[in-house]
Amino acid sequence: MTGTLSLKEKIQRKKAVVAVYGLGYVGLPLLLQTASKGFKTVGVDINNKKVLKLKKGETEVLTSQEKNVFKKLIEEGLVELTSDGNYASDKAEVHIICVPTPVDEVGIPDLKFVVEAAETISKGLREGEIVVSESTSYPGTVDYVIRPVLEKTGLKAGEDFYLAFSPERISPGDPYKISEIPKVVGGVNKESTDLSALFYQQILDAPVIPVSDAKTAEMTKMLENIYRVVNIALINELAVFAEKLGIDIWEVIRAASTKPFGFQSFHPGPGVGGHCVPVDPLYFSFLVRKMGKISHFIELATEINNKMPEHVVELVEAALNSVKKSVKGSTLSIYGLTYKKDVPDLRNTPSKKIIKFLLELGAKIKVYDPYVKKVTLGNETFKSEKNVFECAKGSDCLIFLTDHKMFKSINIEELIEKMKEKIIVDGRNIFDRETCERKGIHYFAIGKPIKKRGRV
Ligand code: SAJ
Repeated sequence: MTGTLSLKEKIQRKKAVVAVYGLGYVGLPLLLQTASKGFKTVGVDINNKKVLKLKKGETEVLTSQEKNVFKKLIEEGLVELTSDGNYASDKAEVHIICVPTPVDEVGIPDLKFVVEAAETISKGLREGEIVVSESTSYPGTVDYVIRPVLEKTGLKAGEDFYLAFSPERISPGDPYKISEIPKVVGGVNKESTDLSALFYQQILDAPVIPVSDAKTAEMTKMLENIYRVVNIALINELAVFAEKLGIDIWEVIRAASTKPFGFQSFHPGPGVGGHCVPVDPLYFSFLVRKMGKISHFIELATEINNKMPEHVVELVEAALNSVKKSVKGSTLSIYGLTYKKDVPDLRNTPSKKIIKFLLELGAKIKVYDPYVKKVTLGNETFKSEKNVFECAKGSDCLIFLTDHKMFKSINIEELIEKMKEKIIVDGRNIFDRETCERKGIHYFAIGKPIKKRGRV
């Protein structure tokens, strides 16, 4: 194969120009990592506003320290940012697709961004180059969606250019650096796997794990996130049962976690948000349905997780009823809008569903989230209150949906002084029942006994 050696050498000498298509939670950290290891990297995003902001170092995805490195790399010319994909595909030899793979409102995968990225790459694709997709999708996407688009150039994958899949494993808010996370990679043939693995070895400190082919790499990602969505659904279902059985599931999880093997703890919550865990498994269940089968675990887990927002509303109703009030006409204060603690991201956040349900029941809503200035539901926008106390003023019930670190250190006595009724509904085990009840607070929580309920 002509060009392999030169591209291989270029990668070894970090002389190969890299293009990253899609500058979100996945693409931006990858761009930063690639350039900080010495590769000239062109970052492409179709959203020109985002590109202009990035050129000024403005982004919520990077930490302030990472932003300083990012700005320096731009000044040194190692990072170039553009909304012109054709320019990037022409300039680069290693093309990494990091665009979103959403589903529509009925859970059908939407690969339009992946296809657009592949079409852009094909315009500048030359013999001996590498294309790797990191965009999560069902097994076969590389082989039957991306490959045909790229081969319209007349170049053959695995022979004239290299094609592989390598799942992204970014976990927003969790303390893992991209360079420390092992990387799985599988190509349409061994050469594609080896060359892509060589590239990742150059930019990462963690091990690179080659697998047999692209669909094995795609399936690896599916397993990782199906595993999460099913286990979160399991603990959500047990949490609801525990409430009725007068058992504190949080104590049960702590006790079960003492088992040094064969158990990984998951925790109940108001629902499963983010752009990955609730979405990626739907790609697999879609593929299974195309096979004329049903992936029962994924369908059931999705159903259970999607019911948790309604369960929170049931807890709020029970809490208000305990002081002979109803949701209608009550002022309810929502603490935490983002899908996950200490991450400024509202994508698929259960908080939005819960607010919608409470509005439909006639509640007046106040919101507070340290990471979010406002949240829009349909044609209504809720601005985040100035602070936790403002949000509690005149409230009948405080509802905690995201366990932001700062909520753990709230002075609860000061908070409840401002309230009309002293009720807390705790979706994330932020508070302790005994402490709350000693202060005269009616305390209801996901996964904790509903007081004064007889045996089931
Ligand atoms: N959640 C629970 N209970 C749990 C764990 C999570 O209710 O025990 C909820 C969270 O509050 C959140 C949602 O599930 O709303 C997803 O949380 P997450 O941390 O599992 O998901 P992401 O999207 O922030 O990050 C995940 C990665 N998370 C971890 O590995 C810990 C991983 O699944 C993927 O690498 C990444 O998404 C991805 O890109 O797929």
